[in-house]
Amino acid sequence: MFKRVSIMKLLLLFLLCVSILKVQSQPDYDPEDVDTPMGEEASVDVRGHRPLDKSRELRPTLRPAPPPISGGGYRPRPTKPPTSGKQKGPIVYPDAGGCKHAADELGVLCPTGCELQMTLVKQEKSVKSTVHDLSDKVHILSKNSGSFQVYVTTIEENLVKRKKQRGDNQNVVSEYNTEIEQQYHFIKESMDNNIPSAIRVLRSVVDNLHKKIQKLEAAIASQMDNCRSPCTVSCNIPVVSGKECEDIFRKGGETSEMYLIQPDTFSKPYKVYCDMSTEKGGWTLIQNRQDGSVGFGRTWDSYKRGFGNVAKGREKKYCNTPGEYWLGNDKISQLTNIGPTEVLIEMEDWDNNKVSAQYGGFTIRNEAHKYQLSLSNYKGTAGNALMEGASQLHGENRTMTIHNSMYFSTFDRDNDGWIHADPRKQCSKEDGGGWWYNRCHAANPNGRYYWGGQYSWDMAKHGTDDGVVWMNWKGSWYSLKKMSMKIRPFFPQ
Ligand SMILES: *[C@@H]1O[C@H](CO)[C@@H](O)[C@H](O)[C@H]1NC(C)=O
Ligand SMILES: [Ca+2]
Repeated sequence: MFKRVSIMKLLLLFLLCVSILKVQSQPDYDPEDVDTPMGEEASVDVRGHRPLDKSRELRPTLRPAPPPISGGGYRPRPTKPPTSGKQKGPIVYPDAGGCKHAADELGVLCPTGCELQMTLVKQEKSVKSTVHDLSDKVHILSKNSGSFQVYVTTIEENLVKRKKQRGDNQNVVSEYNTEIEQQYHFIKESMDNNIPSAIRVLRSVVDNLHKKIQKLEAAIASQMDNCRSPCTVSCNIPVVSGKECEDIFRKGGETSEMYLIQPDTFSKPYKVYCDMSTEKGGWTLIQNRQDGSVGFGRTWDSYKRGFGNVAKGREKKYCNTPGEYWLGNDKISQLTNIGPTEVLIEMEDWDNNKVSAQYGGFTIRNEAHKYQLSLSNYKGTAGNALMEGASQLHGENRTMTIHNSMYFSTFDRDNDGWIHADPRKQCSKEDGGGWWYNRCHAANPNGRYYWGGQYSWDMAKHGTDDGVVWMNWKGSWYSLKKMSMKIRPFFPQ
């Protein structure tokens, strides 16, 4: 009985934990869960490319791409007038209300009370039925113990009778008597000790559950209160807005946080995180990895629209911490086509060492051109993976890892430089994210997030280097802790 009870208790707790932990489901991961057998692969140390089987395959060709947009662009930043007595007046926040922010194509910001409430209500149902079940069992047990009582009383009476007969049938009965006496003691003992304690344990389990339900009910009630008046969002969006973050910076928005931008008057304003401190600020964050909280194995459509969490609030009521997200290919394309644009790619390993790669020219063509990438003017410390390929490789092996001029690929849209008859052999399927894959990559910023850095082929879903990789810095089998891409209109400094 004890065992049963504790097992049931454990099961219940487990169920509770599982349902609490199951917060969000990822709808569009790579559905291919079948592992490809490793045997057929040649033993290659560096898996940033696919070695060429010259007898059977087409040679990869580099596609011509127009160079990134260049020319005048922004004028240099005006020198600021001496700031004296910065009087800014009271700040009004236009977007405080609603469980989600106005433009929700970038996902939910901050956990919403409504979701939590729904989870709680679901849990409450399952716990309630279990408690009823348990209550029934306790009742049955109580009844059983009642009939035991009757049985014991009968035996007790019998015993008295036997004792009377003893005189007459002393010899015959004495053996029988002792046996009954022993049985009596045995039963009485279990009555007194075991059954009541089992009931006690069950009762305490039920009590515990009742307490838990009360807590849940209280939580639900408070959530209901929060949601009755539309949940207040924990982040305010600054009033200052602009075409993109450099524009906002020039208008006086000088703190790094979430802003609304509107690249042109025909498109809806949307939220984005602006980095206003790195390299003089003005950066629009288009990609960010930092904790693996968002899955990047997504569809073409998802990459087109963007996904993830733009920002979260940590202190006060501002969303001053970026989340993990991909801004969206349509938006990135539009932003980089306003004028000459530069991109800054920053990364950090698990020992907090940092390097970066900066490209003075960065243009993404539109969807009709498969979001073709063009880059120019590298400078930095991470290595020029995007234009020159992986520094560890040579000749053809290296050129097939160059990303510049590649089309964008996702697991459901193969535009990579790997021409193969087998539809499973696609870079994006094997390497975990959407990216400008060639055959396949020297850099894989949208790859799978591995905790701790070092990983190996047997940990990877398809045996390939699918981590958050920048080969030129850390090689194929090191997945970086942080990776981000930010863009800014190019202007002479
Ligand atoms: C390319 O890679 C293959 C397989 O690893 C290797 O056999 C070949 O020698 C490499 N070619 C060059 C030019 O490094
Ligand atoms: Ca292909």
